[in-house]
Amino acid sequence: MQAFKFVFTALLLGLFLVNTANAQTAGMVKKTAVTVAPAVQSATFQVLGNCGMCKKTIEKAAASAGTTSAIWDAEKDLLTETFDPAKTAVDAVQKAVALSGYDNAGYKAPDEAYNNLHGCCQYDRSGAPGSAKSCGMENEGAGH
Ligand SMILES: [Cu+2]
Repeated sequence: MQAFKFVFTALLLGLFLVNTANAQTAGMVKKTAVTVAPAVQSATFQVLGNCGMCKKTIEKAAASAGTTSAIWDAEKDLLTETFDPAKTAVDAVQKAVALSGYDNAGYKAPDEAYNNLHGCCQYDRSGAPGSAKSCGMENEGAGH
């Protein structure tokens, strides 16, 4: 009985897989059955920073480098971006973010850019993530 059950399950599973495969190709034009790379890619990397003001600067820098969307998480010090690889690349975004004053996984910010940041935004450059601070003047989420 155990063996029969197994075979039966395997058969059901097989049917299910075949059906799924059919469902996936049914809507496609026959010639494009090859998997196409998605037009939009996403990436997450570390960007050090402190507060809501940093968030705006970082996200603006990322946008200026051509991202489709960019969201910086102050708690985790992580920037998540989506982008069209034909328009920009992770490297270009990291460079732009560094030039705006923020050390990140790809580049260290020039000292001059860092020194130009608001006093409150001059984050700990030791590299320790997760040191979110409040500057007492932020309203995160506003302006969206
Ligand atoms: Cu800040």
